[in-house]
Amino acid sequence: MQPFPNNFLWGAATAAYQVEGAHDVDGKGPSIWDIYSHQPGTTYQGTNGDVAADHYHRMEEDVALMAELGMSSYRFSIAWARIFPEGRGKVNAAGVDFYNRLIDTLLSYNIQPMITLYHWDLPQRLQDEGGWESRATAEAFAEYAMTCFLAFSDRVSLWSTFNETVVFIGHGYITGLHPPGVNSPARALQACHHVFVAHAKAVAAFRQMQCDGNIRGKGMIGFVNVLQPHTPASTMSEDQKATRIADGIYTHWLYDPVLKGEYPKELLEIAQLTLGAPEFVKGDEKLLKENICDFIGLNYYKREMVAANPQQSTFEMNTSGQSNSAGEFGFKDLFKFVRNPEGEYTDWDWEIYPQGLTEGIMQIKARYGDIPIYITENGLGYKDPIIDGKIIDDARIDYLSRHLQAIADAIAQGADVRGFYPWSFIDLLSWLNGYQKQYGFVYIDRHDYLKRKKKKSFDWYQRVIQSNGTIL
Ligand code: IFM
Repeated sequence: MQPFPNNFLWGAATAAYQVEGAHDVDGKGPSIWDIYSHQPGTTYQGTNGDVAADHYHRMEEDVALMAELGMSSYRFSIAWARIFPEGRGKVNAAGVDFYNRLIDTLLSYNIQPMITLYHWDLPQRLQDEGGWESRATAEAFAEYAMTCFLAFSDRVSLWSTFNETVVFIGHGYITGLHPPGVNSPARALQACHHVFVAHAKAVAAFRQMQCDGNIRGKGMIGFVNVLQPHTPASTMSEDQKATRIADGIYTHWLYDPVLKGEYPKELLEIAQLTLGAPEFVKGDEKLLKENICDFIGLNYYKREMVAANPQQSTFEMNTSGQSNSAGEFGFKDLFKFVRNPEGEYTDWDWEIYPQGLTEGIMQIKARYGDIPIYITENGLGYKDPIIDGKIIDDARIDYLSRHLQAIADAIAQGADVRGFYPWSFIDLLSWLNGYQKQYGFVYIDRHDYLKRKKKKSFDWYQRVIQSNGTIL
């Protein structure tokens, strides 16, 4: 049996703020990342996405490289502030035009676009009006989503609403390391709820437009989450329990609303009791219930080992200090992530554990049924060795090859995995880490006018695609 189906999509992924550059060109408005990264001390050596990979100006060259690589699909995100410089209201025609050209260029090479509507770059204007803590942002998102569906869905059939809620909400509202730099679990849960509301509204609009015939073709809409399986650090019952709590918070809280249309009941009760959040308005339950995803996108990089931790909360959901007695998810004895003494780790201390991808996919299938799955990100963040002018990224080849094998194992066990989008197509801005953390198949020489160079992994992935994954 061949490891991957014939129509399997061989892709790669990027995100607007990380590749496009041209941050203030052709009418684009500022996003929260444009503003935040310009504040001293927020990012590694003050790096920002003003230029990034300059993909906005070099799009044709980049897509030609994608075609040379043999990609059958490309996952990218739209910069909301390029379409609506102020978040809503007047559309910026030049922004729409850029994505029209990108989509048309991809299609001219038979590369199927997969669009993410939100990869963290909220228009600053909406942040000034309350950001995700304001319900009005969910309304604005629905308007933005509908505008994109109308403009592009005659040629685009794969859509996802959001990328990695756990990261932009977790860092935006709990650790405070991402914009808007807040430290409040209650505010995090409210903002997160509005993201789910925004998602459901966009899905409802997508389906309505399909019914009305405004969207041509079949079209599927989904959500992209971090897939982070948890393993107990020991066989002790405390660690097992801690692992169930971690699953509840990192997985069930973030997947259930978009795949089951409801929150995990027990956790929700505890959160509302201890933090007073999230608050719902009438109709929210129905909205979530009626608008679950067509597919789920999984971004897998690592698993976490979990141990009990009576003192400290990882997700900081118990900072109210109030006690509660609402069942086994009592936030008073939360958990901590611990290092696996036998583990293999990246330079950024992420455990390399390919088997976790198989395990995670199978956990998703067990909880949510036969939902179509795309692996929307997976890759090695690494400082690539340059030897005699060549980028010899053997470690990346090894990483991706083992993770592809893990996907093949999940498919053999019955999972409906339909595509693979390694992160990333090209080296790009790694948010707080600047440009030092490289992920791409294509290197960018930042000392030579952003010249593109193919890495060793480029040739390897090309062969993988040509063989439909039989050579890994
Ligand atoms: O760069 C990020 C991306 O934006 C979201 N997923 C993880 C990547 C690597 O850290």
